[in-house]
Amino acid sequence: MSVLVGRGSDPFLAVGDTVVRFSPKELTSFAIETFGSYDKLVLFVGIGVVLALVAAAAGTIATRRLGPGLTIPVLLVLAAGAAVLTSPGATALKLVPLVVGTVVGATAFVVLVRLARVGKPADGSPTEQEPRPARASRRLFLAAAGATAVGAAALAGVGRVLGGTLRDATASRDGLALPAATNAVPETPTGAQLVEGGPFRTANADFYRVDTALTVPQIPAEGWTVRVHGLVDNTLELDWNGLTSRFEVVDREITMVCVSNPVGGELAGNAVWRGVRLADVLTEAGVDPSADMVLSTSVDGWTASTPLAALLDSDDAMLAFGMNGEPLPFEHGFPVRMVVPGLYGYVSATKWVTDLKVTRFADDEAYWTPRGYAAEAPVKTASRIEVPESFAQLPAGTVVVAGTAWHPGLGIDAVEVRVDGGDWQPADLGEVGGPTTWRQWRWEWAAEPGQHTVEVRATDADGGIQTDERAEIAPDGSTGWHSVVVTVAET
Ligand SMILES: Nc1nc2c(c(=O)[nH]1)N[C@H]1C(S)=C(S)[C@@H](COP(=O)(O)O)O[C@H]1N2
Ligand SMILES: [Mo]
Repeated sequence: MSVLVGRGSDPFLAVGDTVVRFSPKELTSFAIETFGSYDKLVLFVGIGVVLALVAAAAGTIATRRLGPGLTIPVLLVLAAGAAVLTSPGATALKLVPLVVGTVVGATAFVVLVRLARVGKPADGSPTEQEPRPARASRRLFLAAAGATAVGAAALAGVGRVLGGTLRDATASRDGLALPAATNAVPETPTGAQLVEGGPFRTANADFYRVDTALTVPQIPAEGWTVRVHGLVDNTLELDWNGLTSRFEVVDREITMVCVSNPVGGELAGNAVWRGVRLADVLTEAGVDPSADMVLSTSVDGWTASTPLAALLDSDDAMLAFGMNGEPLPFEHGFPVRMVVPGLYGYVSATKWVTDLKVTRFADDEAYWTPRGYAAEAPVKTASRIEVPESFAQLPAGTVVVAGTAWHPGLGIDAVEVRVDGGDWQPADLGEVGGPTTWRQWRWEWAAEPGQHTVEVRATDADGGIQTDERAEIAPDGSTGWHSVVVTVAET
């Protein structure tokens, strides 16, 4: 049903969206950290379980008294309707799937309740029923209930498949020829790779994913446009051809980091992005000197606030359409997203971007700002130990301690390791092509028997040493040294 009416009309998704939109930030960050990429699955299963329990309760009450039994479903439908109508881009038409679903569901509900009542005493009257018809009607009820469940599941399945086909941008992505870049980022130098198993460049399939989108937007490149407006001399409306032919296409290797990354965490990835410089696009539009921010909006209404200076003064900040030599994967923003080195993703990396408003921090606010996160958020210096893992049992002798460090604005100049609070020891650093990527490090430890704590800290290219002070993720990113505890065996 939602297939015909379009995005934002699926009541199930609208409820999910609303749960996400109105969840306290502690809950959404908890879900992202705890369930990672499965946070949405957990949300949907949660909604499904609640619905099933409520339906069972309503059915039980309704077999005795239809009126009170119907109150709960009616309240649920009203809540779902409110969720649909408060979703971004809501129109009355988007209520159609919910209304049709309600009529079909209500009919099935009433029929089932009638069937369940056969063989049950009417209110107050003593039972006169024979046991035989009661058993027959129970069988009939179970059959009808089963048929309803199967029918509902089949309808939902057909809807999903149809929706997938009608809204699918796979053909567009498969047929897309990435424009060539004017520069080439060299293959990963062997000297960049110091951690066994931890790739310097992250494969697209392994790249972390964080967003509030419950269904991945499907926008064919041919139907995509981005509007550049606000405090500019000329409003620009760029389509795929305009974007890729009017501006120089460049490749940049950039490490992206999520503000929700805990100390030692894995919500960071490094890729070669292909796109056009945001500085070129904004210069073409002509930016008013009173502006200090770009509010970028995705097709599903999510927004990010990026300091204008971080875009205008950057040779790397881009509107990207390529990721490691391929068109962007759908989950990573196809057809076009923003990528800005040195700023956390929530203030810079808008996927499925369709709107760039040049504005002021004083006048506009992004999605996460009223939810307890800072309006501006540069990536903080971080380093992590990837080998050995915490609680590893190791043989005595030479142990390789290695990992990754980043400050993808300035770059990393030094990494140091210490054991059991002893002196800091300099680690070897991997080669990097520039300051916009993370950097691997490696240190050989003459490990002696016993239990040990190994800690790491990094120094950025300005000489700033990573702080050991622990900070929570909200409002602008965690800090603190990563450590692992290992046991070295007696020889
Ligand atoms: N449209 C949209 N873009 C978004 C987000 C989002 O919720 N919606 N999340 C941002 C956040 S918090 C991060 S860390 C990066 C993650 O990008 P990735 O999923 O490609 O790794 O995307 C950013 N872009
Ligand atoms: Mo993020």
